[in-house]
Amino acid sequence: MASILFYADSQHEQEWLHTLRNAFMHDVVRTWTPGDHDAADYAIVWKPPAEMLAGRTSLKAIFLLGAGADAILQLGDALPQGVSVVRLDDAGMGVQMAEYVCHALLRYFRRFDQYEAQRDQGQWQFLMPFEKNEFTVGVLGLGVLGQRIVDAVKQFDFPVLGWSRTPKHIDGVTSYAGAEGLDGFLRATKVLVCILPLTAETRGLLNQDNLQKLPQGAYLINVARGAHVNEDDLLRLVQSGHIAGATLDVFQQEPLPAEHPFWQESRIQITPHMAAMSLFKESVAQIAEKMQTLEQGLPIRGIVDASRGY
Ligand code: OXD
Repeated sequence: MASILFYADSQHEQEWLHTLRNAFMHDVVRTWTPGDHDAADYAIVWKPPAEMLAGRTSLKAIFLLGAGADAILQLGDALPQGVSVVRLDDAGMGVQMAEYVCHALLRYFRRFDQYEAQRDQGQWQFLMPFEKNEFTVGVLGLGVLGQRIVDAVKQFDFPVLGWSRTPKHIDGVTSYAGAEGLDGFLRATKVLVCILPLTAETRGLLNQDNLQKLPQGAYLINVARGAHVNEDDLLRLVQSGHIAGATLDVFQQEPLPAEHPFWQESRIQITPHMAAMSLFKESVAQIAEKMQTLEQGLPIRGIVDASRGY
């Protein structure tokens, strides 16, 4: 019988707890509360406070209820030394990301944004379709979720480019890698999809300098973290017309404050960090399977490398 410590800074805390208790019926799952220093075998968390994990070096692993490790890595030295942090690997998020990106991409490519505006004006007006072979889709970040997006976009015959920290070979994708590959990637990308992990290297990457390397009329879809984008720079480039528009699911501050200028800019589509949610059953089943694998002394996927930042 394992003892599992749970904490989720999430509006779905109760659903997570319920799903965990169903999946780990033969174990003890307890919600961490301040002052609880009792031993546990595993922790399952989302955005835990430093106090929960500090000094817990006897944990066998810390499982995240999401794909991004940026929040937990911010705990720095408060993370127990030598304890693996394990992120979710897809677990149903990949297909949601692909749906979101394809929706935003097709909305722009098929000019639905303009047809919606025309409809509001009572206007019946045919618009010439864009050329698909000029509509290069550049996916920034080729991890599990990035590759799922690439697969989906390829189905619509868009030319696809990919950028990753280290070189990757993906069939049908023109690949760029590393700092030296970024320039060429951006200059050749018409629709930029950001699905990068947030690290010291990627924070603020989409600033004026880099965004203006995109060709005139480019479009941005950000499903990663708000901190990848310099929001003032993006707004300026949209208002100048260099960037035609953006679909953003993530922001520097969430919820996006009511006075944020993005709300007033109709070329910027806003969604409330919903591109892909961690699915309760799929995520918990994946964690249970990985726990079992660890108990057998076998390797698992998704271990976070703190030195890399994801
Ligand atoms: C995640 C998220 O990282 O939901 O999984 O943002």
